[in-house]
Amino acid sequence: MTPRRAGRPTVLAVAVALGLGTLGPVAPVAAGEAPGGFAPIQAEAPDARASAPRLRVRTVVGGLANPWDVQPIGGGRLLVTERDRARLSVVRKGERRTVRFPRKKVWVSGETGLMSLAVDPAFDRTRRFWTCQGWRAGGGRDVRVSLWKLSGNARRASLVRHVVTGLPVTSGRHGGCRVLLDSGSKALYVGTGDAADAGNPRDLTSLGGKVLRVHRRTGRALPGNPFADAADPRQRLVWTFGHRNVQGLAQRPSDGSVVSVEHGSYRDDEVNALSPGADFGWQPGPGYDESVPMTDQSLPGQQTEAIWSSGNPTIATSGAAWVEGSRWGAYDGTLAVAALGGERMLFLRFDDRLRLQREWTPGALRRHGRLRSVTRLPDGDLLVTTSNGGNDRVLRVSPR
Ligand SMILES: [Ca+2]
Ligand SMILES: [Ca+2]
Repeated sequence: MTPRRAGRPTVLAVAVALGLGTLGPVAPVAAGEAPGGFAPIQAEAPDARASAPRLRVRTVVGGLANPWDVQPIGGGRLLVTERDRARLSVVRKGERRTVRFPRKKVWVSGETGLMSLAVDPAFDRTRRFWTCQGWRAGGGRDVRVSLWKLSGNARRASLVRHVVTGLPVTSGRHGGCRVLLDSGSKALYVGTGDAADAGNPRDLTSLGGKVLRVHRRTGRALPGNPFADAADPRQRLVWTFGHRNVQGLAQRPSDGSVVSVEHGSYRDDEVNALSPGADFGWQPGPGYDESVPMTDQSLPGQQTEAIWSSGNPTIATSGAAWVEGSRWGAYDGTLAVAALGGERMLFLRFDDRLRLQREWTPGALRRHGRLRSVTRLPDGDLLVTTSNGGNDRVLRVSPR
Protein backbone atom coordinates (compact mmCIF):
# COMPACT_ATOMS: atom_id res chain seq x y z
CA MET A 1 0.00 0.00 0.00
CA THR A 2 1.27 3.41 -0.84
CA PRO A 3 -0.46 6.18 1.00
CA ARG A 4 -0.62 9.30 -1.08
CA ARG A 5 1.69 11.96 0.12
CA ALA A 6 -0.29 14.80 1.52
CA GLY A 7 0.62 18.40 2.10
CA ARG A 8 0.55 19.76 5.60
CA PRO A 9 -3.08 19.88 6.66
CA THR A 10 -2.90 21.95 9.80
CA VAL A 11 -6.05 22.41 11.77
CA LEU A 12 -6.19 25.95 10.50
CA ALA A 13 -5.95 24.77 6.90
CA VAL A 14 -8.77 22.33 7.53
CA ALA A 15 -10.84 25.09 9.05
CA VAL A 16 -10.30 27.27 6.01
CA ALA A 17 -11.08 24.37 3.70
CA LEU A 18 -14.31 23.82 5.55
CA GLY A 19 -15.30 27.42 5.02
CA LEU A 20 -14.97 28.34 8.66
CA GLY A 21 -12.63 31.19 7.92
CA THR A 22 -9.83 32.08 10.23
CA LEU A 23 -10.31 30.91 13.76
CA GLY A 24 -7.30 32.78 15.04
CA PRO A 25 -4.27 30.99 16.36
CA VAL A 26 -5.56 27.45 16.38
CA ALA A 27 -3.06 25.09 17.89
CA PRO A 28 -3.83 21.38 17.81
CA VAL A 29 -2.41 21.24 21.32
CA ALA A 30 -5.36 23.23 22.56
CA ALA A 31 -7.95 21.14 20.80
CA GLY A 32 -10.49 19.41 22.92
CA GLU A 33 -10.45 21.92 25.70
CA ALA A 34 -14.04 22.79 25.00
CA PRO A 35 -16.65 21.19 27.27
CA GLY A 36 -17.54 17.73 26.12
CA GLY A 37 -14.06 17.06 24.87
CA PHE A 38 -14.62 18.32 21.35
CA ALA A 39 -12.09 20.00 19.18
CA PRO A 40 -13.28 23.43 18.13
CA ILE A 41 -13.80 22.39 14.54
CA GLN A 42 -16.99 20.42 14.23
CA ALA A 43 -18.91 21.59 11.22
CA GLU A 44 -19.16 19.75 7.93
CA ALA A 45 -16.99 16.82 8.95
CA PRO A 46 -18.12 13.64 7.19
CA ASP A 47 -18.76 12.07 10.57
CA ALA A 48 -20.79 15.03 11.79
CA ARG A 49 -23.74 12.82 12.71
CA ALA A 50 -21.67 10.52 14.92
CA SER A 51 -21.11 11.78 18.42
CA ALA A 52 -17.89 11.39 20.34
CA PRO A 53 -18.39 8.61 22.88
CA ARG A 54 -17.96 8.98 26.59
CA LEU A 55 -15.01 6.90 27.61
CA ARG A 56 -14.61 4.38 30.38
CA VAL A 57 -11.05 4.06 31.69
CA ARG A 58 -10.17 1.13 33.95
CA THR A 59 -6.87 0.03 35.46
CA VAL A 60 -5.78 -3.39 34.20
CA VAL A 61 -2.63 -3.56 36.31
CA GLY A 62 -0.68 -1.08 38.44
CA GLY A 63 2.64 -1.00 40.27
CA LEU A 64 4.68 -0.66 37.10
CA ALA A 65 7.56 1.69 36.25
CA ASN A 66 7.61 3.16 32.76
CA PRO A 67 5.84 0.31 31.01
CA TRP A 68 6.72 0.77 27.37
CA ASP A 69 4.44 -1.61 25.52
CA VAL A 70 1.60 -4.05 26.13
CA GLN A 71 0.22 -6.72 23.80
CA PRO A 72 -2.41 -9.45 24.26
CA ILE A 73 -1.33 -13.09 23.95
CA GLY A 74 -4.76 -14.69 24.27
CA GLY A 75 -6.56 -16.24 27.21
CA GLY A 76 -7.01 -12.83 28.79
CA ARG A 77 -3.27 -12.52 29.24
CA LEU A 78 -1.06 -9.55 28.37
CA LEU A 79 2.66 -9.22 27.81
CA VAL A 80 4.11 -6.00 29.25
CA THR A 81 7.58 -4.50 29.00
CA GLU A 82 9.04 -2.06 31.50
CA ARG A 83 11.81 0.02 30.03
CA ASP A 84 14.14 0.83 32.92
CA ARG A 85 13.69 -2.37 34.92
CA ALA A 86 14.15 -4.37 31.70
CA ARG A 87 11.30 -6.42 33.06
CA LEU A 88 9.01 -8.59 31.00
CA SER A 89 5.75 -9.65 32.60
CA VAL A 90 2.61 -11.62 31.90
CA VAL A 91 -0.51 -10.06 33.37
CA ARG A 92 -3.76 -11.92 33.90
CA LYS A 93 -6.75 -10.74 35.91
CA GLY A 94 -4.72 -7.90 37.36
CA GLU A 95 -1.93 -10.18 38.58
CA ARG A 96 1.57 -9.64 37.24
CA ARG A 97 4.15 -12.37 36.98
CA THR A 98 7.76 -11.76 35.89
CA VAL A 99 8.97 -13.70 32.86
CA ARG A 100 12.58 -14.87 33.12
CA PHE A 101 14.77 -13.95 30.18
CA PRO A 102 18.37 -12.64 29.89
CA ARG A 103 17.46 -9.23 31.21
CA LYS A 104 21.03 -8.51 32.35
CA LYS A 105 21.91 -8.30 28.67
CA VAL A 106 19.46 -5.43 28.18
CA TRP A 107 21.24 -2.10 28.02
CA VAL A 108 19.27 0.53 29.95
CA SER A 109 20.19 4.18 29.65
CA GLY A 110 17.98 7.26 29.48
CA GLU A 111 15.29 6.72 26.89
CA THR A 112 16.57 3.27 25.96
CA GLY A 113 15.80 -0.03 27.69
CA LEU A 114 13.26 -2.79 27.09
CA MET A 115 10.80 -1.20 24.70
CA SER A 116 8.42 -2.38 22.01
CA LEU A 117 6.61 -5.71 21.63
CA ALA A 118 4.93 -7.57 18.79
CA VAL A 119 3.12 -10.89 19.12
CA ASP A 120 2.89 -13.57 16.44
CA PRO A 121 -0.72 -13.79 15.17
CA ALA A 122 -0.19 -17.57 15.46
CA PHE A 123 1.05 -17.20 19.07
CA ASP A 124 -1.26 -19.99 20.27
CA ARG A 125 0.78 -22.40 18.19
CA THR A 126 4.25 -20.77 18.00
CA ARG A 127 4.41 -18.89 21.35
CA ARG A 128 6.64 -16.40 19.58
CA PHE A 129 6.96 -12.66 20.11
CA TRP A 130 9.37 -9.87 19.23
CA THR A 131 10.96 -7.21 21.39
CA CYS A 132 13.10 -4.19 20.65
CA GLN A 133 15.62 -3.17 23.29
CA GLY A 134 19.05 -1.85 24.12
CA TRP A 135 21.52 -4.73 24.25
CA ARG A 136 25.03 -5.40 25.52
CA ALA A 137 27.01 -7.39 23.01
CA GLY A 138 30.70 -8.16 22.90
CA GLY A 139 31.76 -5.17 24.96
CA GLY A 140 29.65 -2.88 22.82
CA ARG A 141 25.99 -2.09 22.73
CA ASP A 142 23.24 -1.42 20.27
CA VAL A 143 19.49 -1.41 19.94
CA ARG A 144 18.19 -4.63 18.42
CA VAL A 145 15.06 -6.54 17.56
CA SER A 146 14.86 -10.05 18.97
CA LEU A 147 12.52 -13.00 18.50
CA TRP A 148 11.54 -15.01 21.58
CA LYS A 149 9.56 -18.09 22.50
CA LEU A 150 7.50 -18.10 25.66
CA SER A 151 7.56 -21.32 27.65
CA GLY A 152 4.39 -23.35 28.08
CA ASN A 153 3.90 -22.10 31.64
CA ALA A 154 4.65 -18.50 30.57
CA ARG A 155 7.43 -18.18 33.14
CA ARG A 156 10.41 -18.03 30.83
CA ALA A 157 11.26 -16.62 27.39
CA SER A 158 14.05 -18.16 25.35
CA LEU A 159 15.83 -16.42 22.53
CA VAL A 160 15.04 -17.73 19.06
CA ARG A 161 17.34 -15.24 17.36
CA HIS A 162 18.24 -11.61 17.08
CA VAL A 163 16.41 -10.45 13.98
CA VAL A 164 17.94 -7.01 13.43
CA THR A 165 21.08 -5.80 15.20
CA GLY A 166 23.21 -2.69 15.00
CA LEU A 167 20.70 0.09 15.51
CA PRO A 168 23.04 2.88 16.63
CA VAL A 169 23.20 4.18 20.19
CA THR A 170 25.01 7.01 21.94
CA SER A 171 23.84 8.06 25.40
CA GLY A 172 20.52 6.23 25.17
CA ARG A 173 18.77 9.36 23.93
CA HIS A 174 16.52 8.77 20.92
CA GLY A 175 16.72 5.00 21.08
CA GLY A 176 13.36 4.51 19.32
CA CYS A 177 12.12 1.77 19.01
CA ARG A 178 8.82 0.38 17.73
CA VAL A 179 8.07 -2.93 16.02
CA LEU A 180 4.95 -3.64 13.97
CA LEU A 181 3.98 -6.83 12.14
CA ASP A 182 2.51 -6.18 8.71
CA SER A 183 -0.99 -7.60 8.46
CA GLY A 184 -0.67 -8.65 4.83
CA SER A 185 2.82 -10.14 4.53
CA LYS A 186 5.76 -11.54 6.46
CA ALA A 187 7.17 -8.04 6.92
CA LEU A 188 8.15 -6.55 10.25
CA TYR A 189 8.42 -2.77 10.40
CA VAL A 190 10.96 -1.32 12.82
CA GLY A 191 10.80 2.38 13.74
CA THR A 192 14.16 3.60 15.02
CA GLY A 193 15.59 6.66 16.71
CA ASP A 194 18.45 8.76 15.40
CA ALA A 195 20.51 8.14 18.59
CA ALA A 196 20.81 11.94 18.81
CA ASP A 197 23.47 11.79 16.12
CA ALA A 198 22.96 14.18 13.22
CA GLY A 199 24.68 11.87 10.79
CA ASN A 200 22.19 9.03 11.10
CA PRO A 201 18.75 9.98 9.79
CA ARG A 202 19.71 10.60 6.18
CA ASP A 203 22.68 8.22 6.02
CA LEU A 204 21.10 5.27 4.22
CA THR A 205 23.79 2.92 5.53
CA SER A 206 22.85 3.69 9.15
CA LEU A 207 19.85 1.99 10.75
CA GLY A 208 19.16 5.08 12.91
CA GLY A 209 16.37 7.54 12.16
CA LYS A 210 14.62 5.07 9.86
CA VAL A 211 11.68 2.82 9.43
CA LEU A 212 13.05 -0.56 8.41
CA ARG A 213 11.12 -3.34 6.64
CA VAL A 214 12.49 -6.81 7.17
CA HIS A 215 11.37 -10.42 7.08
CA ARG A 216 9.93 -11.03 10.52
CA ARG A 217 11.85 -14.24 11.16
CA THR A 218 15.13 -13.82 9.28
CA GLY A 219 15.58 -10.05 9.46
CA ARG A 220 16.52 -10.00 5.79
CA ALA A 221 15.49 -7.26 3.38
CA LEU A 222 12.25 -7.92 1.54
CA PRO A 223 11.56 -7.62 -2.17
CA GLY A 224 9.86 -4.32 -2.71
CA ASN A 225 12.12 -2.46 -0.34
CA PRO A 226 13.15 0.76 -2.11
CA PHE A 227 16.88 0.04 -1.75
CA ALA A 228 16.69 -3.76 -2.02
CA ASP A 229 19.55 -3.79 -4.54
CA ALA A 230 21.89 -1.49 -2.60
CA ALA A 231 25.49 -2.58 -2.08
CA ASP A 232 25.30 -1.96 1.65
CA PRO A 233 23.25 -4.68 3.38
CA ARG A 234 21.93 -2.22 5.95
CA GLN A 235 20.55 0.07 3.28
CA ARG A 236 18.55 -2.83 1.85
CA LEU A 237 16.50 -2.83 5.07
CA VAL A 238 15.51 0.84 4.82
CA TRP A 239 11.86 1.60 4.06
CA THR A 240 11.83 5.34 4.93
CA PHE A 241 14.42 7.76 6.30
CA GLY A 242 14.94 11.24 7.72
CA HIS A 243 13.15 10.42 11.00
CA ARG A 244 14.07 11.90 14.38
CA ASN A 245 12.77 9.39 16.90
CA VAL A 246 10.04 7.02 15.79
CA GLN A 247 7.92 6.10 18.81
CA GLY A 248 4.82 4.73 17.15
CA LEU A 249 3.85 2.65 14.13
CA ALA A 250 0.27 1.78 13.25
CA GLN A 251 -1.36 0.07 10.28
CA ARG A 252 -4.79 1.21 9.16
CA PRO A 253 -7.09 -1.80 8.88
CA SER A 254 -9.10 -0.34 6.01
CA ASP A 255 -6.24 -0.04 3.53
CA GLY A 256 -3.06 -1.39 5.15
CA SER A 257 -1.32 1.99 5.11
CA VAL A 258 1.29 2.48 7.83
CA VAL A 259 1.88 5.69 9.75
CA SER A 260 4.74 6.58 12.05
CA VAL A 261 4.50 8.81 15.10
CA GLU A 262 7.55 10.68 16.29
CA HIS A 263 8.79 13.24 18.72
CA GLY A 264 9.47 16.72 17.43
CA SER A 265 12.39 18.82 18.62
CA TYR A 266 10.96 21.71 20.61
CA ARG A 267 8.15 21.82 18.07
CA ASP A 268 6.33 19.74 15.49
CA ASP A 269 5.72 16.23 16.70
CA GLU A 270 4.70 14.35 13.58
CA VAL A 271 2.40 11.69 12.25
CA ASN A 272 3.83 10.56 8.93
CA ALA A 273 2.29 8.48 6.16
CA LEU A 274 4.98 6.04 5.10
CA SER A 275 5.68 5.28 1.47
CA PRO A 276 8.73 3.37 0.25
CA GLY A 277 11.86 5.48 0.00
CA ALA A 278 10.25 8.60 1.42
CA ASP A 279 12.51 11.18 3.10
CA PHE A 280 10.90 12.80 6.13
CA GLY A 281 13.43 15.58 6.24
CA TRP A 282 15.21 15.49 9.62
CA GLN A 283 18.89 16.40 9.56
CA PRO A 284 19.94 18.44 12.59
CA GLY A 285 23.52 18.84 11.62
CA PRO A 286 26.21 19.66 12.06
CA GLY A 287 26.51 19.19 15.82
CA TYR A 288 22.90 18.15 16.43
CA ASP A 289 21.53 21.64 15.93
CA GLU A 290 17.84 21.13 16.64
CA SER A 291 16.75 24.56 15.45
CA VAL A 292 16.27 23.14 11.97
CA PRO A 293 12.73 22.26 10.81
CA MET A 294 11.40 18.78 11.53
CA THR A 295 10.83 18.51 7.78
CA ASP A 296 13.57 20.54 6.14
CA GLN A 297 12.57 21.15 2.52
CA SER A 298 15.93 22.82 1.85
CA LEU A 299 17.63 19.43 1.93
CA PRO A 300 18.44 17.78 -1.41
CA GLY A 301 15.57 15.92 -3.03
CA GLN A 302 11.92 15.88 -2.02
CA GLN A 303 10.91 15.81 1.63
CA THR A 304 7.53 14.47 2.72
CA GLU A 305 5.53 16.64 5.10
CA ALA A 306 3.72 15.21 8.10
CA ILE A 307 0.00 14.46 7.82
CA TRP A 308 -0.42 15.81 11.36
CA SER A 309 1.88 18.05 13.33
CA SER A 310 1.65 19.35 16.89
CA GLY A 311 2.89 22.80 16.01
CA ASN A 312 4.77 24.61 18.74
CA PRO A 313 5.39 23.35 21.39
CA THR A 314 5.63 19.59 21.22
CA ILE A 315 3.44 17.29 23.28
CA ALA A 316 5.75 14.29 22.73
CA THR A 317 3.44 12.01 20.76
CA SER A 318 4.38 8.37 21.19
CA GLY A 319 2.45 5.17 20.47
CA ALA A 320 -0.66 4.93 18.30
CA ALA A 321 -3.34 2.52 17.15
CA TRP A 322 -6.27 2.77 14.76
CA VAL A 323 -9.66 2.62 16.44
CA GLU A 324 -12.18 0.14 15.05
CA GLY A 325 -15.81 -0.58 15.78
CA SER A 326 -19.12 1.24 15.42
CA ARG A 327 -19.54 1.45 19.20
CA TRP A 328 -16.73 4.02 19.12
CA GLY A 329 -19.07 6.44 17.33
CA ALA A 330 -17.15 9.41 15.97
CA TYR A 331 -13.87 7.78 16.99
CA ASP A 332 -14.43 4.74 14.75
CA GLY A 333 -11.63 4.81 12.17
CA THR A 334 -9.57 7.46 13.95
CA LEU A 335 -5.92 7.18 14.92
CA ALA A 336 -5.52 7.17 18.70
CA VAL A 337 -2.18 8.77 19.60
CA ALA A 338 -0.69 8.82 23.10
CA ALA A 339 1.25 11.85 24.27
CA LEU A 340 3.90 11.82 26.99
CA GLY A 341 4.61 15.48 27.75
CA GLY A 342 1.13 16.48 26.66
CA GLU A 343 -0.43 13.95 29.08
CA ARG A 344 -3.37 13.18 26.81
CA MET A 345 -4.61 11.05 23.98
CA LEU A 346 -5.54 12.42 20.60
CA PHE A 347 -8.12 10.88 18.31
CA LEU A 348 -7.26 12.00 14.78
CA ARG A 349 -9.66 11.55 11.90
CA PHE A 350 -8.12 11.31 8.47
CA ASP A 351 -9.93 10.82 5.18
CA ASP A 352 -9.22 7.90 2.87
CA ARG A 353 -6.24 9.79 1.45
CA LEU A 354 -4.84 10.39 4.93
CA ARG A 355 -5.69 14.07 5.02
CA LEU A 356 -6.46 15.34 8.51
CA GLN A 357 -10.09 16.21 9.10
CA ARG A 358 -10.63 16.57 12.78
CA GLU A 359 -9.18 15.85 16.20
CA TRP A 360 -10.38 15.24 19.74
CA THR A 361 -8.57 15.10 23.08
CA PRO A 362 -11.09 13.64 25.54
CA GLY A 363 -10.95 14.74 29.14
CA ALA A 364 -11.16 11.16 30.43
CA LEU A 365 -7.63 10.59 29.14
CA ARG A 366 -6.16 13.76 30.57
CA ARG A 367 -6.06 12.55 34.17
CA HIS A 368 -3.43 9.85 34.02
CA GLY A 369 -0.22 11.74 33.35
CA ARG A 370 2.12 10.78 30.58
CA LEU A 371 0.80 8.21 28.09
CA ARG A 372 3.19 5.99 26.12
CA SER A 373 1.61 3.25 24.01
CA VAL A 374 -1.78 2.39 22.56
CA THR A 375 -2.80 -1.17 21.63
CA ARG A 376 -6.09 -2.23 20.07
CA LEU A 377 -7.52 -5.40 21.58
CA PRO A 378 -9.43 -7.94 19.48
CA ASP A 379 -12.75 -6.61 20.83
CA GLY A 380 -11.81 -3.04 19.88
CA ASP A 381 -11.00 -1.74 23.36
CA LEU A 382 -7.70 0.12 23.71
CA LEU A 383 -4.88 -0.55 26.15
CA VAL A 384 -2.79 2.46 27.14
CA THR A 385 0.41 2.49 29.18
CA THR A 386 1.24 5.39 31.50
CA SER A 387 4.82 6.61 31.84
CA ASN A 388 5.14 8.64 35.00
CA GLY A 389 8.16 6.84 36.43
CA GLY A 390 6.41 5.14 39.32
CA ASN A 391 3.08 3.49 40.10
CA ASP A 392 2.47 3.32 36.40
CA ARG A 393 -0.45 1.42 35.01
CA VAL A 394 -1.91 -0.28 32.01
CA LEU A 395 -5.30 1.29 31.32
CA ARG A 396 -8.16 -0.18 29.35
CA VAL A 397 -10.23 2.34 27.44
CA SER A 398 -13.66 1.55 26.05
CA PRO A 399 -16.61 3.59 24.83
CA ARG A 400 -19.49 3.63 27.30
CA1 LIG B 1 9.64 15.27 9.26
CA1 LIG C 1 14.28 19.52 -0.82
